[in-house]
Amino acid sequence: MSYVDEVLEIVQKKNADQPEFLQAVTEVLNSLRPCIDANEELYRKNAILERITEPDRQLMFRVPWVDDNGQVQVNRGFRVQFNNAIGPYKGGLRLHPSVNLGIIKFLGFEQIFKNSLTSLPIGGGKGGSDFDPKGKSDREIMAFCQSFMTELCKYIGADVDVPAGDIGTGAREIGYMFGQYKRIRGSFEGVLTGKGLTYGGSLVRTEATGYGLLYLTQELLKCHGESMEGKTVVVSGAGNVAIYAIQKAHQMGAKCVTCSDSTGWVYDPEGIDVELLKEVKEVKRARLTEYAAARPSAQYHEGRGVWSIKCDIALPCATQNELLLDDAKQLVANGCIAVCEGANMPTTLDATEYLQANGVYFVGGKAANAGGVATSALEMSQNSERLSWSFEEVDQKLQSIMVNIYHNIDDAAKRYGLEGDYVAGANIAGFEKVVEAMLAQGVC
Ligand code: NDP
Ligand code: 2IT
Repeated sequence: MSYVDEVLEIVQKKNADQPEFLQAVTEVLNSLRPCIDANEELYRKNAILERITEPDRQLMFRVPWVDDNGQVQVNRGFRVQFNNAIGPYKGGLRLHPSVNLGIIKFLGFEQIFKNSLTSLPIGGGKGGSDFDPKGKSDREIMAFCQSFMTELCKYIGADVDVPAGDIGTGAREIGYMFGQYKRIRGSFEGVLTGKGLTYGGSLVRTEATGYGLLYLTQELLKCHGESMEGKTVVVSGAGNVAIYAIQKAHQMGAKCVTCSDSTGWVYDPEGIDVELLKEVKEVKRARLTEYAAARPSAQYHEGRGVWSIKCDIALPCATQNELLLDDAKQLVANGCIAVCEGANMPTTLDATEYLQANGVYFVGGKAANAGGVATSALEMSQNSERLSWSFEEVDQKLQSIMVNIYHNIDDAAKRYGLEGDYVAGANIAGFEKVVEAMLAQGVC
């Protein structure tokens, strides 16, 4: 049996109850086959695949907090520190009722390769809680965040593990967590990224994932003789990634005609009004029905459906497994030329294969959404030198990081005779750097 198949079997046995983690590992290991086969003896002897699929440690803890009625509530907190071969653990904190250990492990595993691709010194980690921020008062959010950090602060630090935002965790939550870390540890340090600008945050971090997604998409199109100008784009999600992806796509001359949230979606043939969307989602924290109510050109639909709208480019920016095989078929039938993932693992394995087999340029999240964590690493650099860089400087660095990522994944795919397979290219390029560091550091 090949080394990849052997390890896949072990991972499946050990993690049978974690479908998202198994999905992520299966995608990565399968696409690494040519690279593993070329180094099989060395990697097998050093148990590289067994080590890279087993987190350094997995923390799970109780998060008790008091709601506005005086009732004590209990949530479960997680931090998975997956791999720190190339730098301190780095990755977001997801607050969503669906969160469980398997989901945090899938996200932490992806983060290893994504962070490696940024070319910056950051390892892979992820955390979060099954806490649902929806409908909570500001005081309840603060109570949860303080309790969460009271435990988490024992395991993180500016040179150890640096969490950030993800679904349900934005500037407000990072602020409350930073305050609690500082209070307990007595240390004002860059222990979190996505901080407010008055206390060590970086310009462009808010926009970075969405902007970075478009910088990469633009480079992909350019290298295939196309551009964003005049393209029709469908986007899912209506959160941090989706909003700034739409904004940058419009700045590049494209028109985004959809967005979605957890209850429904909007089709706006005139193009999504980003300022209105920001007001509804960032300020009022309301449903997309409010967007549609304020925008005569918009049609609101319950449920899911953005992939049914005819487009040139599709950008899934909400959550995992939101673009299924039937959606992929519809995109192909409608003439879509590119799918780039703003979210983590939004496309199922069969949908990805269908898109690739039908000539759609497909770039997975590890490469396409790396702009967020890359800018987090730039925030860490600014914190270390106790300086802050201008918007233009950070934005320029983000652009060149995303352009480099595209060329690195393209080159890695070509080196193994897989031209155009950007999924394999991203996994190989991300993996090679981490493995070199692991081998150099011995058995650990
Ligand atoms: P937000 O919480 O800001 O927004 C998430 C959006 O997706 C919301 O519109 C939300 O709907 C919708 N959504 C979430 N879960 C579901 C679900 N189960 N079904 C349908 N819709 C859902 O998160 P982000 O924009 O930060 O994150 C979006 C994706 O991007 C995630 O996969 C995340 O891991 C990934 N990502 C984020 C980065 C970042 O810097 N923030 C960096 C790289 C990747 P509603 O408004 O109803 O809550
Ligand atoms: O999935 C991701 O890359 C993020 N949520 C951002 C992580 C970070 O540390 O900025």
